[in-house]
Amino acid sequence: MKPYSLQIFYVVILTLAGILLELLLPTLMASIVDIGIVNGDIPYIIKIGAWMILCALAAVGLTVGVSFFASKVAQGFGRDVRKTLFVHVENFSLQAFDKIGPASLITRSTNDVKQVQDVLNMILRMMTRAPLMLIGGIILAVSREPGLSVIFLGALPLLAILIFIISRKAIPLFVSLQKKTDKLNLLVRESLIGVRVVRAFNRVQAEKKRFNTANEDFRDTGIKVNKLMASLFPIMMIVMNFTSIAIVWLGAIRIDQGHMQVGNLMAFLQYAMMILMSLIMLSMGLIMIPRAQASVKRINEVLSMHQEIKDPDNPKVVKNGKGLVEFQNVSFRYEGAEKPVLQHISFRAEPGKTTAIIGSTGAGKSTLLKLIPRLYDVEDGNIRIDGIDVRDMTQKQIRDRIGYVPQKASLFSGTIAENLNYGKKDANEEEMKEALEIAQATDFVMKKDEGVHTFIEQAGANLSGGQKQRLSIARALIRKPNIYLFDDSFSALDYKTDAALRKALHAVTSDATIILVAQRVSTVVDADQIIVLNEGKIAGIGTHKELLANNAIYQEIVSSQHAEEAGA
Ligand code: DGT
Ligand code: MG
Repeated sequence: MKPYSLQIFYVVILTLAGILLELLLPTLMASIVDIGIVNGDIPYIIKIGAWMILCALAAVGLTVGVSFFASKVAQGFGRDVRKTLFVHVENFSLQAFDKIGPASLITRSTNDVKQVQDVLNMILRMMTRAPLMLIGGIILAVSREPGLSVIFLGALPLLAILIFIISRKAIPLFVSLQKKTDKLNLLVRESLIGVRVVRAFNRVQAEKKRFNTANEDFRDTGIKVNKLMASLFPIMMIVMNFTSIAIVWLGAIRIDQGHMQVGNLMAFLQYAMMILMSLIMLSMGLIMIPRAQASVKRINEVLSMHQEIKDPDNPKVVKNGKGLVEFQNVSFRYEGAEKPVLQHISFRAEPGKTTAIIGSTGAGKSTLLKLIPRLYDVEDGNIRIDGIDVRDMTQKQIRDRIGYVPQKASLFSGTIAENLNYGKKDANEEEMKEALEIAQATDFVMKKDEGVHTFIEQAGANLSGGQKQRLSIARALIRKPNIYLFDDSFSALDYKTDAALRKALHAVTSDATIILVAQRVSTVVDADQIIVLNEGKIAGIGTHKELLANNAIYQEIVSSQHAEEAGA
């Protein structure tokens, strides 16, 4: 809030000025009645009346000013928090990302921030106004008629108790409402992403039911909260109206006895209403604050997730490194998992050579690749690039040298060229063409009318699996990195394209270190070394020939695939 101190100061000053004017009105009115009407002094009535109109108009102007500055502060604050959250989430470790989950992260950075922003706006407008009005009202009312003020001794505690009871019920409901919003978002997100699967498996009805349950649950809680909040107002009105009755009654008796003037009673009544109204405003605010607090807690949860993967204070710089990757006794486990995914992995992947990793599904191949660009940090052992531990380099430095093709090709909405620019910011058309050529993507890209300027929809929805994969390969190639990581990147390609791609790759990546994960033996036969990964452990390293001769697991993989091909 610090950047907005000046605006907040304006809000307070304008509110104060507005309230002073409003508090003046009943006093002016009292003098119209007690002096003007009682003496039949028409000019006096007109003069004071004009002052009253002036005061009221000025108060309106000031309130508009308050709203203006309060909105500026609240909206600006919301923007700042969203920005901070976004940057933080982009940076924090994937372990933390997995823990909160994307659905909740989305709610937190939109809905929760909005919640806080709205309440902030309300606090600025009402919560500065209500206490000032309460104090001013009490001072003026008591100084005017101490005798009548005893009524407040009854009304104020009663109101306070009622507010307390209602807010105790409402606050937990607000908290659960926020959780239910999360759940709703999760469901919508999941079924939208999986809409094809939902249809194909005839799960539309089931999804509908799942969504309806959550939706109705949300509605029920929402109704409960609204009922409570709706009951607040009439209850307050009853208290206020009975207070008025008491004031008029007692006041009438005092006027009768000659202790009090009519104008005074009218002014007192208005001050009393101001006092009670400000108390109601205060209570509404006090109920809204816990609601925002629930959101604040959820936002802070994200902001306090520390960045587990940090750049070192004194990063070491590699000079003229070729991209030698070494694993030394590396072990790793995902947060919360009982068993390590990788255990005691040691190998060297040299520049100019291809290291292939093969193994059954779930063996930990993708995990192994993710450790190299430091998407996750090792639990034990270390990974070195050109002799330097990856944790001793800046993340930028490591990642700048790596071309990573993830197992699930993820593209962004934008043109093909824009997607390739993820790999290299200032890549020119020539470089793009070259990368597409090697990735065997030229054919389908050039067939499109707009070539590299063809628009790709969100997550590459208008491309086939193989096309996405090729573009994601081209995106890695265009960087011309020292180290290539291909995670099962050739699986969606037919044998012929697979072979053509590897041949083209070979020509341009002759100096680079290539680490590729593959399912097909045909993809790995030419590799300089093949690592057989089995349940997170290395079951053998060697060339195709060596492994075929002496590695039981490799033999099994080969023979099962031969059988498959023969069958086909
Ligand atoms: P694939 O792609 O089916 O051939 O299998 P791999 O070898 O690439 O397996 P990988 O490394 O994705 O997963 C190895 C194990 O780790 C598997 O049991 C699932 C688990 N795992 C993978 N990703 C995560 C994750 O983000 N969080 C947790 N808790 N576990 C994960
Ligand atoms: Mg994998």
